[in-house]
Amino acid sequence: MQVAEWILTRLKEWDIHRVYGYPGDGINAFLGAFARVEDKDPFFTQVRHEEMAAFMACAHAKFTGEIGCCIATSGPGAIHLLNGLYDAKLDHQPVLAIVGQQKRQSVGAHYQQEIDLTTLFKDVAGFVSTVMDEHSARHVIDRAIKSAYEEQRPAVVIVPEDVGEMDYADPPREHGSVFTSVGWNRPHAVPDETLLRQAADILNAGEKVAILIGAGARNASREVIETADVLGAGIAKALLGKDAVPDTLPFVTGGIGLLGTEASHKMVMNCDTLFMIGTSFPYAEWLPAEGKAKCVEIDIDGSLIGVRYPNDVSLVGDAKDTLKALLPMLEHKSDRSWQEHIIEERKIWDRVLEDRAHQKGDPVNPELVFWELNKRLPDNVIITSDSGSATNWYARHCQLREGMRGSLSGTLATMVPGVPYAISAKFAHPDRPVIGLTGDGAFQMLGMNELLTVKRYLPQLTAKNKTLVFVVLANDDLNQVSMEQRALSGDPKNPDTQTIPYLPAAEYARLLGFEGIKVERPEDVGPAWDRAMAADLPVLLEFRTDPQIVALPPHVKPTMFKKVAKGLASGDEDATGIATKGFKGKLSEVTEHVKDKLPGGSQ
Ligand SMILES: Cc1ncc(C[n+]2csc(CCOP(=O)(O)OP(=O)(O)O)c2C)c(N)n1
Ligand SMILES: [Mg+2]
Repeated sequence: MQVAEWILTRLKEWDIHRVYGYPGDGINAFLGAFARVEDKDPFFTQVRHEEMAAFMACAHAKFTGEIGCCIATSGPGAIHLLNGLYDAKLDHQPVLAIVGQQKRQSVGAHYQQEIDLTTLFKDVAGFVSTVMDEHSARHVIDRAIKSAYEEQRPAVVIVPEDVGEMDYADPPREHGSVFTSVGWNRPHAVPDETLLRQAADILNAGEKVAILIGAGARNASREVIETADVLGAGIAKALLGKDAVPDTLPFVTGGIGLLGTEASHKMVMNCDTLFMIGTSFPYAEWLPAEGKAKCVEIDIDGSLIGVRYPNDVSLVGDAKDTLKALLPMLEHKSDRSWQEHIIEERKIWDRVLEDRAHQKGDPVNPELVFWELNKRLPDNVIITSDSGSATNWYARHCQLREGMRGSLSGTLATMVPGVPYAISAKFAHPDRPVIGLTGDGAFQMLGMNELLTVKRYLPQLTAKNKTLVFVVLANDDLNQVSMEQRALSGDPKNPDTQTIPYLPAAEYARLLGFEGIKVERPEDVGPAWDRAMAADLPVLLEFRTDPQIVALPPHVKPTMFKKVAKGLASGDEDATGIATKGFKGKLSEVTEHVKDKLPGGSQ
């Protein structure tokens, strides 16, 4: 058996059954081996671009908790993987990338497609190593996978072309050989009792406790909810922690920061005690001013604890284990007024969302698209979002119920993963409905190509559940950046950089044999979603959305306001529209707050 085939059988022993990739002669030995392995397991899943293979491997890890795997040829193929691998690195996902290399005899010869792969991958991956000969495949593969799991980061295995084709042999029983095995498991991790006691004292003394969670809290959903109940707290969620606790709970205030909710903002800014669990939410300006709140934080990674808000107690540990140990030390707060206030703010926010979704758009208000989606989210859905204006609407309008999953490129915030994440989610969970949300820019960048992958694997993808829906927000604009230009730089939108060509996305989907629905009128938004959810083929919903309806932050700082005003006043083509629509959007916050206080006010 050749080394390449042996490696594939080893992957199977590690429970890796799918490898996303793209061929090239640098991995010839693997291409042959994929045909020979028993039951085609692991299965080579052909994508359209190596970057997509890496995104899909990352998404596999996100949606299963298992390592994701991708393969690419030497040189250009390896380089293409990088963005997806960085996405995995920054969101702490275990991914194994196997890459080809020139024959050993030519490495260093400035040979065609020869790249210094070790140096190339050294920043993105923890473990990077080359399989030197037929004896070293075993330990390189085993250590790569163990390292990826342990460090929650990509690991890269480089296989020179000639080594992949050698006959595999276990290491000889001699000095200098090692004999590795399959297997890794996560240990329990709990801080010591003295620290837990200090943390409990702070949390018990707090009168207004705000909990902020991230992806690190996902395995501790029940414990986080119990903690909030005991402490009479509310729960705000950083984006990657969106699916860690359901939005159906009244004291869950939703997202935080620019794309967060007013309810979260008020809770976090007015709390006297902040309890952060498994989050590295980056924007310190959306956290209380230093010294304003006491702070307890749990994070499994000691290098990332206390790096956003100065902590009083740092609990390095697993969120579930640590909360389980902490909960018996927490005292049930008898005064529930703080939590009741949070619940009220959340109710008001839900009404603001509804108001904003029903403002007139030209032609379609993007918030309406997401508001109508939210009403129809099927049980167990997996939602993926791209980076762009869709991120805001996904963050705010998609209120996830128990069992639902959602993810995106949280930390790298790269464009493109919306589509490949959705495909990967469907491969990993073919029994679940999947919805991928993306902008027209990201769809044109690479997303649209990957629909060919859907076409190719359609029977596998939709055998157990038919629902696979892609949404394109067709606003002819790189809208998120157009807004950032205004808000952060005080510049008007520059059409030369921001306006993008129109792509008839629904028509394109129909060309591939899918259902493509173009929606240009607000009254068609809900029915289009109904059709998509009932369809028995993949659906692409192309919404012609209004680029002038922008995501208003829960709190507009005076500096930001000044910059936007300056940008709009400098000849911005969307000035009047943005100003009126933005004003109306902000106004709904005010009106929803006073409604209850007026005679006959709504609830
Ligand atoms: C690879 C990459 N390039 C550029 C950016 C900067 N960027 C962030 S959002 C965005 C606009 C996305 O446009 P589109 O996909 O059309 O979504 P929209 O905001 O218009 O809804 C850009 C250019 C990025 N995040 N990633
Ligand atoms: Mg766009």
